[in-house]
Amino acid sequence: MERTFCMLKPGILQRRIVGRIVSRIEHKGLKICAMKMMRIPRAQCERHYSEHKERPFFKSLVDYMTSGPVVAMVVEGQDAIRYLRQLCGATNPAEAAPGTIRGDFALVTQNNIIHASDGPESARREIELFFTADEILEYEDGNRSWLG
Ligand code: FUP
Repeated sequence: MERTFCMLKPGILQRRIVGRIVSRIEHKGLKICAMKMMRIPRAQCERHYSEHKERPFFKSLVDYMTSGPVVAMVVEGQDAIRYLRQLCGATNPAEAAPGTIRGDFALVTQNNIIHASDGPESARREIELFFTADEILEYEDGNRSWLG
């Protein structure tokens, strides 16, 4: 079992599409272990995207990411990191295949509406940055034997 960090970015609440996106994650068979709505404090957002701090888009990315509430999640499942990245599609929505979340709901790279960790190390780091241990719930998953 693998855990990954997922975040629905600003705009998803205003556009009333939270349910439709969460539903894709559920339909895939991934398990949601933690979920909260929040506004990301600027310093936390800068840490989250620290790998991009020298890039020209860093300031506008942080401005956007702190401009409205987000939905942060911990998602669990076999190969959860890879599957969630597949559900999201390419970073640039112009390259994201139709049927992916970014392919279906986003037009421009900066507002590509969903974040998903890109590997085990970033998943660990990002989960820790957004959730305390007691916010991540352990519960019996009666569907697991049907999902593999
Ligand atoms: P991803 O792992 O798909 O979220 O992509 P990156 O880590 O490369 O980028 C993180 C975020 O930076 C993207 F979601 C959007 C933003 N970004 C830009 O605004 N412009 C760029 O050229 C690249 C990324």
